[in-house]
Amino acid sequence: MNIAESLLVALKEQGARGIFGVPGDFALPFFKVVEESGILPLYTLSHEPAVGFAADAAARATCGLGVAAATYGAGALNMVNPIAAAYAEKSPVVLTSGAPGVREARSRLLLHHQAKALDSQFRVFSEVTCDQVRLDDAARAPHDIARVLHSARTHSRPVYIELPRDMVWEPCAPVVPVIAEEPDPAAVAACVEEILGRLRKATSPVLMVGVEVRRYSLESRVARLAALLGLPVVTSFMGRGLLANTSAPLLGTYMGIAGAPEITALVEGSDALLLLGVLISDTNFGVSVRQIDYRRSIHALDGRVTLGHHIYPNISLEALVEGLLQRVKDGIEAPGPGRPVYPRGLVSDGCPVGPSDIACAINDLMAIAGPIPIAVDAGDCLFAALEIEPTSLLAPGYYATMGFGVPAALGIQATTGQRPIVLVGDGAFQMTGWELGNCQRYGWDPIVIVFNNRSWEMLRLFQPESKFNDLSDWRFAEIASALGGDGTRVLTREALKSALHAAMSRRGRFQLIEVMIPRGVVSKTLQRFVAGLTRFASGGEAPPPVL
Ligand code: TPW
Ligand code: MG
Repeated sequence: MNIAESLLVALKEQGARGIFGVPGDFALPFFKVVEESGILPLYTLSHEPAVGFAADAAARATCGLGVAAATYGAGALNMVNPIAAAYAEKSPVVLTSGAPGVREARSRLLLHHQAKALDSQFRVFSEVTCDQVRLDDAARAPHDIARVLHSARTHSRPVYIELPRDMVWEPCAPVVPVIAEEPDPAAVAACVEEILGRLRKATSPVLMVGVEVRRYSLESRVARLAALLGLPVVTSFMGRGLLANTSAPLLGTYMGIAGAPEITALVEGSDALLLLGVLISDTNFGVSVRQIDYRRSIHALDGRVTLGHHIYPNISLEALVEGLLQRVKDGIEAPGPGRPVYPRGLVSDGCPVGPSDIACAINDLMAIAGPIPIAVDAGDCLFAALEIEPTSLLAPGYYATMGFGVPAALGIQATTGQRPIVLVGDGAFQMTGWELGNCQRYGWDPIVIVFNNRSWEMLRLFQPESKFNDLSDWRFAEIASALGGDGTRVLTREALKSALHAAMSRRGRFQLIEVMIPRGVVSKTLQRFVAGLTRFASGGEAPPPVL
């Protein structure tokens, strides 16, 4: 094998199911090996930000590695934002970049695509990846590849691999995977005892699950743990969609002031809040970070467990969950609380559509068709998504980058074969919507719902006086057929319902439903968020950041 083949085989063995990319001259040799070896399928898209988002979504959807491939400089540097998003939201994306050959790098000339120094790109990505390597030594390459892929898996964060173009065909030994180090069983046992002791003494224990539970494929085990412990379960905002396909006693999603008041009261009133894999961020915690008593919470994140002032530094989430399960497996399954009710039964009439109507229509659809994976962008559609029954949901819920939704759907369909629904605002669609033109080559047929309010509406909520939030009417439905899909513009609830049914029955081409939403009409969840903010503002609190 050559270096590129060794890398591809290792990626496949570590759970990658495809490579997303845009080539360039420094990356052409690598792309050639990808195509000709057939080790992993290659999906080329139009612009690198979409490549990064698709690879991120592939990692999230498959609980494996996502792979993004770019050329040096002009290509890879376009991916700083998606890789930063993957870093922030703990998605294990492997970014491979072509680079000037080892021999040409020795010339003193400036090379095209070189930003500053030859290693500037390496240093840029060092900031937003958890491990990096430049494969300029064929003897060391197997060991280096094993190390970075292991880092990506254990930290569940992106890594950067730079492959100089003249190294691609260098002969190379196969990659031997790194064996994960097991945490100290005595430490796990002590931690488990301390947690169970706290939960037993508590009067209102609550379990909150976050993204790490999915990243480390622990959903069914955590669901079982919750049932055995009889703990009510909520998800964090980022963790929305987790445990959706399990029988866990799931109450809903905690969103602080923006969320359902019963859930907010339950979480904030808990005297033993067990946070499994939850990123503590302002969006996850809907501006009420201060309302949670961290001295009484138990927090497992980033391979560490923190209970008040105690820290167990080396306990992976997997080891903790396994330890807890072992200890309580003979317990009695307590009946969980009933699941909450989500809006259903959209009235089929001539009224204009609001964002919450779209959530309701999707609930109606899933009641007939079963759960459908959903990819969401930043904007009010993200808040509306919280009104949809729990189902597999991929969203930039914390880092909140626009442009994620459409490429994420491509990543889901390419690597899982499932047909997703996309929820995206008109502003975000302007960023990456064109990528739908790539569906025809691969037979992807996502259903894309554009929330077209001709506006950066979320921003308007925070600064109503600014005219720059007015966008013009782009008539997105009309571009669908030119891109190889079908489009309809929808003005009423009746039309929305029939457009969704028609889209479900048409297979093989992407379906674009452009829903016209009057400016100023936002989802119920966003309304609550804004109302909560106003209350906060009158109490003199600092406003939260805008998504
Ligand atoms: C890559 C900042 C957050 S929300 C928003 C902007 C510009 C407006 C979104 O408009 P859209 O949705 O998509 O029409 P809606 O419901 O508000 O009308 N650049 C990036 N990411 C973010 N988050 C911003 C800017 C922003
Ligand atoms: Mg908009």
